[in-house]
Formats: sequence, C-alpha cells, structure tokens
Amino acid sequence: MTMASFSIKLALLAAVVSMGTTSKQGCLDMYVFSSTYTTISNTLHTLEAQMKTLKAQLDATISSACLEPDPNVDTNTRFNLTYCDFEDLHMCNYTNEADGGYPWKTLAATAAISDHTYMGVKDGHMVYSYSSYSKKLTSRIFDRAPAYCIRFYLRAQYPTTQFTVYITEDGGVGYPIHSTAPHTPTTWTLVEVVPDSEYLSKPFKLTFKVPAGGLAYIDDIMVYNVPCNTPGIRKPVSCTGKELTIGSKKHCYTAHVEPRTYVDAIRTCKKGWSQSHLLSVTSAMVQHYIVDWIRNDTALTQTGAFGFWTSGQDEFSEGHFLWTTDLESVPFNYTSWHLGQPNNIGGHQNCVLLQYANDNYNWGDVDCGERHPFICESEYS
Ligand SMILES: [Ca+2]
Ligand SMILES: [Ca+2]
Repeated sequence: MTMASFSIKLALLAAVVSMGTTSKQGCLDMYVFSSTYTTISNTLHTLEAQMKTLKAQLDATISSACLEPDPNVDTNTRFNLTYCDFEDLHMCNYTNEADGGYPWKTLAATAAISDHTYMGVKDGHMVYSYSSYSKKLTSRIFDRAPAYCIRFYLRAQYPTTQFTVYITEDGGVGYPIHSTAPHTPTTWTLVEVVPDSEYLSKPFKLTFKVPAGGLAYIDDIMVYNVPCNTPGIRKPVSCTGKELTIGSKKHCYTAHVEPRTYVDAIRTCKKGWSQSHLLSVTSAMVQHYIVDWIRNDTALTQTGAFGFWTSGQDEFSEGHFLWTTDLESVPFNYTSWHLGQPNNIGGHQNCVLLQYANDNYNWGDVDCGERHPFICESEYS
C-alpha cells in the first residue's frame, strides 16, 4: 500500500465512523472498513520496521563517514595529552595502592556528588577514596621532557582532607610537588601542577595521595608534556565560532552539525578544549544571539530543524533544571520554554533542546539519548 492510498483509506475510515449510520448499507461499509484496519495496522508496522532499519543504516554511515575521531584520542601536534575521564568504568592504567583496606575506585555520579566530566548527568564517573588507611593512586610511566603540565579536577568531602601529589621516580612515594593543605576545596576545582624541571630528567610516575580518614574525589586528569602556557591548555587556541562578551568574560560558541547523544556531545565539546561544555542559555541576550546566528547560517538552519542540545538538564531532580559550566551546575534563572514545555513525556525527558525552530528555538525537554546537533561553549578572560 502506498502512502497516498493509505491516507485515503484512513480518511474514508474516519468518515464512515463519523457518520455513525445504522442503515444496512452503512453497516456493510463499516464491515469493509473495519477489516481495512488490519491492513492499515500491518502497513504501519512495515513502515516502522523500514524506518528503524533505515535509521540504523544512517547512524552507522554517520559514525563511519561523518564523525570526528573519538574525543579521547588527541590528534593535535602541539603536545601529547594523556587524559582520563574515568568513564566506561575504566581507570586508564591508574593503579591503586592502599596500605591495606579500601583503595581508590570509580564511583558513579549521584544527586549529591556529581562527577566533573558529565556534571549533573547520571552517566558520569570519577575516582574516590575513603578508608582508615592512607591511599595512593599511581599513574603509568611518563617519558622525560623539558616541561610537564598536570591538570585535574578535585573535590574533598571536608576542607581538612590532606591531598598531595608526588612525582615518583626511584621507589617509595617520591617527591611532593603539590599539596592542598590546609584547605582542600569541597566543590570541583581545577588544580594545576607544574613539576620542577629537576624531576623531569628521567621517566616518572605521578602519585595522588590521601592520608588515613581523608575522602577526596578526582576526575578528568590531564597530563601534558609541555608547559602550561602552551596554546590549547589554559585557553582555547582560537575561537573558530562566535565570540560574545558576557560580564567580564569572553564566551566562544562553536556549532557542531553532526547529531550526537547528549553525553557524546559533551565529550566532543571537551575534545576541542578541556574546559568547554554545552551551551548554557543564561539570559535573553544569549538566546537572541544564538538564534540570530542559527538563522543567518544555512547549514545550522537545515541541520538544526529539530533542535540543538544545550547544557540544561534535570536528570537527578525532576523539574529542577540546571545549566552546566566548567566547575558547577547553576539553576535556571532565565527560561524560554515553548508553550507546554517542559512536559517530561514518558517520564524520561531530562535534557533541554533549543527544540522549536518555528518558535524562536524556544526550549523543550527531550530524551537525552536522542541525537541532535549541538553548540559548545568555552569561557575565558
Ligand atoms: Ca568523569
Ligand atoms: Ca518535552
């Protein structure tokens, strides 16, 4: 059955039902069209199966031919980055050395303790440790180089937690190169460690140590074999998208037309620059700026007909929507919802989309597993 004949039969069926006739001929008509239901239903199932097959083929082709490489594979030539986000339940060759008892281990994000990579989203993981014994998290071996830059995100349960980074060369824990004493941050904080060049003339490991009784969380460890002021580490190399000044900070927005799931979109943003995240629409100015940009760009208008991901989500607390920045989750103050949204259809719409192109890209909540184009945001002074 073609789509056209299918539509005609559906219209005739509706007409017969609406007449509500009880004449003999009317009843005969209804018998005929009642039996048509099975044909229509079968056609719908066939169409659905065909569309599912086509969608799977599309996604496979997009993955093989259109997407950028995995964001954990660094392809730039300015430096060698060893990165671990502790996702997929792996430890990236970091090893545990507990002095007995309970070692560092990966921990899934919760409403109370979010990871850093996917801040506010249930998919996130970090490493954490607590026990009555001291604990050491030790890296793989790094080759000697003139300089290194070590960056990671840290938070502790209590500010009195003593957290120290060592450079380990000749056995033992090695030389301390960073300590958070006397106050360790209790919210996610970017820690930057520049080891003395005296320690870099031979291969080394890094050791992250918490003494007995301390509870600390680590995520997104980045080890660069170049100085920290190398372009692309403290700041993006350049803004290849749109730049907007909000308050005292410059914000760089880059658009990605390839459709990805919410967490894959976050990963892709971080590949461009580690402190990047999805777009946060914190004011009417940002909303108008982004909408103008989309409307004046044919590729964005076409690929974003069904919306662009933002960083907004309410995964852990239904109806309490949060924007994500590099270091924290921020409640919505400004909103631009489409009429009737957010509606959490099916009970699993937790991610915010610039959904309605025909209504100024006003927002809706949708399933985070859907694939959409997205806009990344980086803040820098
Ligand atoms: Ca993580
Ligand atoms: Ca919705």
